[in-house]
Amino acid sequence: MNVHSCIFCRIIARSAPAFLLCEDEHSLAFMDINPVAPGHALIVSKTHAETIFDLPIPDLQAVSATVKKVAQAVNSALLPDGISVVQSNGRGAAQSVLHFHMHVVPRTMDDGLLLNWSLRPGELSAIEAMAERIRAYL
Ligand code: DGP
Repeated sequence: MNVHSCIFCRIIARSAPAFLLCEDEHSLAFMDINPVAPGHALIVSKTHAETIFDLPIPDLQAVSATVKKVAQAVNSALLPDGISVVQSNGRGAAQSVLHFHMHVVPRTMDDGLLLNWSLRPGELSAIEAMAERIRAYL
């Protein structure tokens, strides 16, 4: 993947158009061209990395700081009922552009977006076992 084949790299290089919002040294924010809700924005790393697994921590920190800035701006501009911050890695998570990015999605109570799930109590022993498995990698 290079600047010619990756659409987000091309937007970063200003060789493809986008409705830009803001940027810093390591991140760029612009509007999503397929918004799931009005005001849907994307924040991308300027470094080309496909997923969170490949992205250096300083780049992730820069993207996160820009996410907060954009989310605050979206909140002030649109006064939504809420905002979802979404980030997908890999085909199984329905990642369609293989360049690290985070979505800022303004939400309304009745938007019906399938980002939510109903709360059901988990089995504590199963949760604990999962914690143990994950901790082994931290
Ligand atoms: P995901 O499916 O999580 O990888 O999200 C990729 C998003 O990128 C999707 O919501 C649509 C958006 N997108 C794809 N191509 C372009 C583009 O050329 N310009 C802009 N602004 N957004 C794009």
